This record gives sequence, structure tokens and C-alpha cells, in this order.
Amino acid sequence: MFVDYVTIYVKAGDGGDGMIAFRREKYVPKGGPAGGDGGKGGDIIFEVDEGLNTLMDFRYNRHLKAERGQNGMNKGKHGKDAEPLIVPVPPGTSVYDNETGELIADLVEHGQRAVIAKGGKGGRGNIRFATSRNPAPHIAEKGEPGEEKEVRLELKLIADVGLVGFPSVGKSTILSVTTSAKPKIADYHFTTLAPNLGVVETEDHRSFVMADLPGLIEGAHEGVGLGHQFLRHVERTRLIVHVIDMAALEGRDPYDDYVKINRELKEYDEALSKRPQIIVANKMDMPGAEENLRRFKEKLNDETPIYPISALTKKGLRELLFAIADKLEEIPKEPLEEKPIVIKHHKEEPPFQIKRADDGAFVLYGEKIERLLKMTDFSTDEAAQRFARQLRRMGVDDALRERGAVDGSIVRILDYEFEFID
Ligand SMILES: Nc1nc2c(ncn2[C@@H]2O[C@H](COP(=O)(O)OP(=O)(O)OP(=O)(O)O)[C@@H](O)[C@H]2O)c(=O)[nH]1
Ligand SMILES: [Mg+2]
Repeated sequence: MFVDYVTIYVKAGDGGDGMIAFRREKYVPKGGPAGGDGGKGGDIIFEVDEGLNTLMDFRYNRHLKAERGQNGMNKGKHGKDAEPLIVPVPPGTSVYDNETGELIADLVEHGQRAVIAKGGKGGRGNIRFATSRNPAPHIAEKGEPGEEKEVRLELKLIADVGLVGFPSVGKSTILSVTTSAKPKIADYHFTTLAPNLGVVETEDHRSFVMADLPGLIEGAHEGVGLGHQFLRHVERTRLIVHVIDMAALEGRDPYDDYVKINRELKEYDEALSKRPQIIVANKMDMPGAEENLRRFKEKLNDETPIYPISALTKKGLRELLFAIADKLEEIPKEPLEEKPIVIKHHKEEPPFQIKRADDGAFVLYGEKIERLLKMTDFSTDEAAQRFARQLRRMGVDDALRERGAVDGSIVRILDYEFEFID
């Protein structure tokens, strides 16, 4: 529940097509080849922006597409490469290939970048196919298709601040009036069964993530009540906001509450007792709260700052949020689990595979052979012949023969069909 995720579709730009063109020279009926290469298609690049802390924007923009490269031109001019599409993501975003589940990138540090989908190469123009035997080739490649895939983004939200305290002291109410989170609020114990997170934005546009945790009671560290399993979430927060019912609505002594909760934290993990704390004296709108607060201050023998508020009337909230934001600025962020960028490359696939279709046709499939097809411009015979030669070199003819193809058998790649000639 501390993980936010969204699935989106990314398509890098296709490469521009290569051009078939010839020089026009005086007295020469047909000059040499002059068709330039196509430009590279735009990559889709994710970049960490530490100012972001949610994947919210992706919910409204689930299709990302980069520009195509420019086509090659006359007189040997190459098409321009397309600009990459730079997509800002919050720190802590993991990107997975949704089909294979493979981790594509772990984006942690501000400014860190990873190519999520690679733009296609530009197709080669006919200049590049000239040989001494064929000085004026009618062959150009189409641009390579850009990578496309569905990716799942996962953001492990790490709360900067944890709201800690007895049940019913008003933790969920505080989260509900300071963030857009909508936790359940009620006047019975253990209303909150699982942590809720919200993003607080202060008036001066600082923001932090706050967690509302289930109430703790005595013995929580030993598993009493619900709090125990959530104490480990407190461990990950940088600041503990200790909420106290200063109106003592349930007849407990506020100072006693404070001591007991701190004891639970310490019993659970010694390190938690050293975590910076702010005390929130809540329910100050109730009669008797002022008097209780005075006595609380007398008993308190440490320097922990106290912020009197009423989550109900919202009095004191503004100052509290400023104080939290100020305090967070003093506390260094613990480095997120340090992980290098992992970009795993796809397993080496065979260049093609063969299956039989219902109509008996031999279907050739696989990324490499399909890409080759997409990059072939069949508008000239020469290009078609070159394609046939490339297939033969890949071993397609032998493999087809082995699978039982005979002269005249139908062979299909995507929606392109041809006859097998033996
Ligand atoms: N008078 C008054 N009542 C409040 C204030 N804040 C919260 N309450 C009430 O206190 C009760 C408990 O509030 P919650 O926010 O659910 O308390 P919680 O700390 O999240 O409780 P658990 O989830 O059970 O741990 C509700 O009836 C709230 O309306 C306040 O500032 N003043
Ligand atoms: Mg609650």
C-alpha cells in the first residue's frame, strides 16, 4: 500500500526513410546515386526530477510517443535526427517491462536518466548501396521502427513524516485536513487499520509525504493491538510527529500517553527513540485542554517542541506544517537503497522462427526478421531481390525447406506474402 503504480505505453520514434535519388548531370542521362539517409527516431528518456513525488501525471497521460526521424533527401542530404522525448519522473521510480516483468531501470538520483525505448535508426539512402557492379542502385531502406512497449512504473512512496500516537487522538483527522488523502475517521479505537499516505504542500510550496499510522497502545512492540506491524513504517520516516489528545477525552493523562508511546518506540527499536520528534497537542478546541497543556509542559523535561492545534477548527495547522517542513530541511535524507541503474538487455532471440498457419502458409516471425521486412521498401525490384538475399543469408530458405516448404509454398511475414521458389 506504500507503492503507487501506473502502466503506460511508450513508443520511440521510427527512423526516417532512406531516399532513392540520382544526380542530374549535363550530358549524363542518369547520374550516380544521390539519396541520403533518414534521421534517427527520438528516444524516450526518463529523467529523475526531485521536485516530483507522485506518479499522478501519468494517470492522465498514458501514451508517450517520440517523434520520427526526418526522411533522407536529394543531393545526398541526410534527414535530421528527432529530439528525444524527456519525461520527468519522481525519485524512486522503478520501470518494468510489463510483458516480461523485467526491470528496465531504477531511477533514484536527481538528474539520473535512462533510455526506456530506443528510437529507430534511419534507413540508408541509395548512395550507400552503390557498388562497382551496381553503381546506380534502386535500393533504399525504410527507417527502423522505434521500440514500443508497455511499461509499469512503480514508486515506493517513503513517508518523510509519521503521525504516531494512541488511538483516537486525531491522527487521521490531521492527515485529512492537511492533504488530499481521505482516511476513515471515527470516535472508536483502531479506525485506521493500515497506513494512509498524503502529500502535504505548505503555503510556501514545500512538500513532504506524511503517513497516518494505526494507533499504538501499550505492548505494541510485543504485538499488542495493530500498531506493531506498522512500527516498521515509522522506522523509515525521518521525523516522528507525536500526536496527543490534550483534551484527555478518554480520561488518560496526556503526559502519561507521551511517555508510554515513547517507551513503545524505544522497546521496538532503540534507534526510534533518537529519531527527531515534534509534539502535536491536538483537540485544543475542547474545554480543559489549555490547563492540560500547561501541566504537560511542566512535566516535560526534554526540549521536544510542542505545537498546539485543533484538527477540527484547523487552528495552528499552518504553523505546524511550516515547523515540519523546516525540521525536515535540517534532517538529511537517508539515501534510498543505493542501486545502480540496471538496464538489462533483451535475451538474444533467434533471428526468425517458423510456424504453420491454418491455411497451410509458412509464417516467419521474430523481431529481427519483422524489422527487416519493415525496413524494406518493396517499390523497386532491386530492393525486393536484396530482401530475398538477406533471408537466404539468415538461413531462412534452408529452414523452410526443412519444415517441408516446396516450390510454390506460401510464405508470410506479418502481412507480406510471397511464394517459396526452390
Ligand atoms: N474536538 C476535537 N475532536 C477531534 C479533533 N481531531 C480529531 N477529533 C475527533 O477524534 C476522533 C478520532 O479521530 P481520528 O482522526 O479517527 O483518530 P486516529 O488517531 O486516527 O484514531 P485511530 O485511527 O483509531 O488510531 C474523531 O471523532 C475526530 O472527529 C480535534 O482537534 N478536536
Ligand atoms: Mg486513524
